[in-house]
Amino acid sequence: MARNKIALIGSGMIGGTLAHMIGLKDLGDVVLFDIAEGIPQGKGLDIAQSSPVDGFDSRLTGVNDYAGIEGADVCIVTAGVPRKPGMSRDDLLGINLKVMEQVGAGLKKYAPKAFVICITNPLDAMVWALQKFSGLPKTHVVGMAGVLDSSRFRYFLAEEFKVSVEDVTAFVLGGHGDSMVPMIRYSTVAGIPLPDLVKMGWTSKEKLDQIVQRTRDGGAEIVGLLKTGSAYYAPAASAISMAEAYLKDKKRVLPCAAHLSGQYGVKNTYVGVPVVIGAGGVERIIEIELSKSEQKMFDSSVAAVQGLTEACVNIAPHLS
Ligand code: A3D
Repeated sequence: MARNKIALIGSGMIGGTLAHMIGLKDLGDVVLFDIAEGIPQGKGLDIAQSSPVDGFDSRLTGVNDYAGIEGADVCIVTAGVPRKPGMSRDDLLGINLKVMEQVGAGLKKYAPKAFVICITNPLDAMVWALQKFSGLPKTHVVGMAGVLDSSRFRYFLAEEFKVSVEDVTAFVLGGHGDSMVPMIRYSTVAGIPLPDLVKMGWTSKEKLDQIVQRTRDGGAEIVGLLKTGSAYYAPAASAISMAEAYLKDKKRVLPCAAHLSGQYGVKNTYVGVPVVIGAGGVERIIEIELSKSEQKMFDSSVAAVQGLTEACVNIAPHLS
C-alpha cells in the first residue's frame, strides 16, 4: 500500500514544525514547498537526518516547484506572512490574498483530490478565497483555527482547575481570534459543564471571563513575547489532528472553519463551527442551538468575517 503524501505549502515556522511532527507520528511522506530557495530543502534534510534517531521512515523532500506536490493526499497551507507586534491578523489580508491565488492555482493543477487545511491569516477569509481560487470541493477545503482556540481555552482552564488537560473539553465557534465565541456551557471538566463548576465553587464567573479574554488574545500574547513572528507549535499540532482525522477516517468532531451554505442561517461564508472530519473530508456540519447571547456573539463574528471576504472581493473582483 502506498504511503500517504502530505504537501506543506509554506516551509516557515509552522511548515517546518508540521514536517517534524508528521515524521514523529509516521503519518506519511512529506513534501515541503516554498518560494524561498533552499529553505524547504534544508528543513527537509535536517528533519530526515533525525529520522534514524527517532525511528521513522517518512521521506522528506523540499521543492520550489508546484509539480513536486503532485498527487498529495493532504496539503497544509501556511504560505504568506505572519503578524508582527502591533499588527492585527486583518492587516495581512492584501498580501496573503495574492499568495492564496498562487497556491490555489498550484492545488488546482497538481493536487485536485487533496484534503486542504489552510492556516494562513486572516484565516476565515483566506480559506474562503483559497477554495474559490482552487475550485476544490468545499468538503475538502477547511481552515484551522477552532482546534487551536479551543486548545488554548482548555489549557488555561486546566491550569485554573489544577486538573489534567486531558479531562478538559472546550469548544469555540465563530471567526478566529478576537471575534471567537467560547461556548461556556458546552465546555466541561470530565463532563461537568463550566456553569456547574462555578456553582460548585471551583471558579468564579469573573475568572472565567478573564480566561475567555486571554484565549481571545492568545495569539497576540505569543506575538508580543516572540517579537519576530507568531505561534507555531500549537498551530501545527492543531492542524496535524485535522490531517490525522482525515487520513485515518477517524470521524473526529472538531471546530473548523467550514463552508456554510445555509447552516446557522449563513451562506457563502467560511466560519468556525463543529464538524465531523473523516475520509470524506468535512462529512457533517453540526448545528447546535444557540442561546440569545451566543447567537448575538456568533452573528457579530460572522459579520466581521464577511467584512473581510468583501474586502477580498474588492481586491480580486473575479472572486465574487
Ligand atoms: P513564516 O515562518 O513567515 O512562514 C511563511 C512561509 O511562507 C515563508 O517560508 C515564506 O517564504 C512562505 N511564502 C511566502 N509567500 C509565499 C508564496 N507565494 N508561496 C509559497 N510560500 C510563500 O510564518 P508562519 O509559518 O509562522 O505562519 C504562517 C501563516 O500562518 C501566517 O499567515 C500566520 O499569520 C498564520 N497563522 C495562523 C494561525 C491560526 O490559528 C489560523 C496561527 C498561527 C499563524
